Amino acid sequence: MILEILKFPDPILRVPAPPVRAVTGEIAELMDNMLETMYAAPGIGLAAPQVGVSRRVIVLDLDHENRGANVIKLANPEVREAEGEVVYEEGCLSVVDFTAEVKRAERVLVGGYGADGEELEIEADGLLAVALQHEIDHLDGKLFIDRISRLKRDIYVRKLKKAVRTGKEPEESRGVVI
Ligand code: K2U
Ligand code: ZN
Repeated sequence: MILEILKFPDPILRVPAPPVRAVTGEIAELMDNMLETMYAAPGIGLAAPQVGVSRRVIVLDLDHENRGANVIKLANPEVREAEGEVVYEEGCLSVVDFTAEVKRAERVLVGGYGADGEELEIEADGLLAVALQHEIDHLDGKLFIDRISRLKRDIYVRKLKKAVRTGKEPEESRGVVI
């Protein structure tokens, strides 16, 4: 089922999500709905708070050519090791019409639980490392715009406010105090 992706400045995006106690069938179904929603966006990652579910669950699939071949479903993901530094031009399905260069760790070791409750450990670098850190940030209520200069963020917020005033923004962001 395709779910609605919440957009900045929706306050739900800022709520740190509680851990999953057990990977139940309901969580497994959420993961599948998140993947379907992600493919439709399209995106290469999605975190549960982005679809209004405050739970520590993320899904990723970087390989859209053969969709489903390299799917990552993770409950309670945590970065266990991080090293190096990389800058990547990031966007976000919840932050419309804005991209910015974000500095993150070049390589990460991420632990968590899969859709069957099995323990997983993923070593990643490149785009997957960036995407994992981007999604795990969502679970802590953090957006990539929190990792750029205040000046750049203010420019985006002003642009968004202007768009809301002139009624160019979609309905959901009108009338929301930023
Ligand atoms: O979490 C999200 O909003 C989906 C993000 C994930 C992401 C952002 C930046 C860098 C890597 C992953 C994206 O909107 S997915 C769209 C996308 C596609 C290809 C490359 C980068 C981002
Ligand atoms: Zn995002």
